[in-house]
Amino acid sequence: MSKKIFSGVQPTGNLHLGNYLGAIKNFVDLQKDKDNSCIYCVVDLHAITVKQDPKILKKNIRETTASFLASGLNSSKSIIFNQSKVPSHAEGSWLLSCVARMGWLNRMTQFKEKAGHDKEKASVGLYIYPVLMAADILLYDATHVPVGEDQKQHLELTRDIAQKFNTDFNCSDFLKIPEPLIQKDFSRIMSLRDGTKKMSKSDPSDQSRINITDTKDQIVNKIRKAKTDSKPLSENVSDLEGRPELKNLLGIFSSLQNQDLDVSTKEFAGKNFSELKEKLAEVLVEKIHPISNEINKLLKDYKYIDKILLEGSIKAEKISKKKVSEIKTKIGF
Ligand code: AQP
Repeated sequence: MSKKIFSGVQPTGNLHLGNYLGAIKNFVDLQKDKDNSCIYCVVDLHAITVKQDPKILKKNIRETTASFLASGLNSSKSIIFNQSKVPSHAEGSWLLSCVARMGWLNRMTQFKEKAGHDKEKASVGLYIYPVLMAADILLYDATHVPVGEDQKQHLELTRDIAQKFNTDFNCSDFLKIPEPLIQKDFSRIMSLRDGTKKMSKSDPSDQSRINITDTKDQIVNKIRKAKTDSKPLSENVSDLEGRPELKNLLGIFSSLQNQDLDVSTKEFAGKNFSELKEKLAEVLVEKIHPISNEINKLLKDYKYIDKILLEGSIKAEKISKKKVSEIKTKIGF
């Protein structure tokens, strides 16, 4: 069955291994299937839900685009653009925010995590971010959305909004109900310093993540220093429970090697962490370093990157403008 794919990444800093394995690697695999039509967005409107330095934001938009291209996305196969160039996203978001319910948004765990203890000081944008995400997806009639496990709840909200709109305006199947595409075993890459916390751009410790742009030495050092426990490596996947750091390192290894977690577990059964770390660092350097080289090459020609984004935004605007216009007709404008 042909799929309409939509997904996005925020230009909020260096992309890390979690973004790559949880999302971008999957984007590239989906692009390989000729039956799929894929749209990948640098979601810069989402980025400004927390304070951004204008100059750094501009640089990050180009860097995220370069990371897409360096990882294997191709603008002749997929639409690649940045959200702020396509006004339909903001317009669609407003229309859908009048359908979404406060109670639904109040349940979003990411808002609670990101707003922290002082919710009063969080931006209104951070609170309604999931509605903008729903507009991003629904304006393109996306059938499938590749995301990491952390975005599952937002995707459920997107489905609820679409269903409510279709019911309220008596137009069943008008907004398409999208399916999440979440990888089975490696959908949540964890911090290298704490296997119970998600690897994330906003973690103050750079040691907690492998950035796509890290040098070979940085990769090797970070893996060498990654937190472990004191037992020998497990014999079976079931023994990984309660050993989050081991599970994470084996998960990263398996994802990079495209092999099941139980195959990797067997490969290192009974060995020491140092052997796993050495092999993992080797594989990471082999897979990630070429991407970082390519990013650096692409960033030397920012006009090329801007051209890709402009061309992508023209294509995206054409599709999403039509859907916004249809939504407005349904509403009664
Ligand atoms: N640790 C992760 N494991 C697996 N997937 C992940 N993703 C993010 N972190 C992990 C997936 O990457 C895609 C793009 O994420 P994003 O940049 O739009 O937003 P995010 O989830 O907020 O990313 P970060 O790095 O965690 O940023 P901060 O620190 O600002 O919160 C999404 O599909 C996401 O699931």
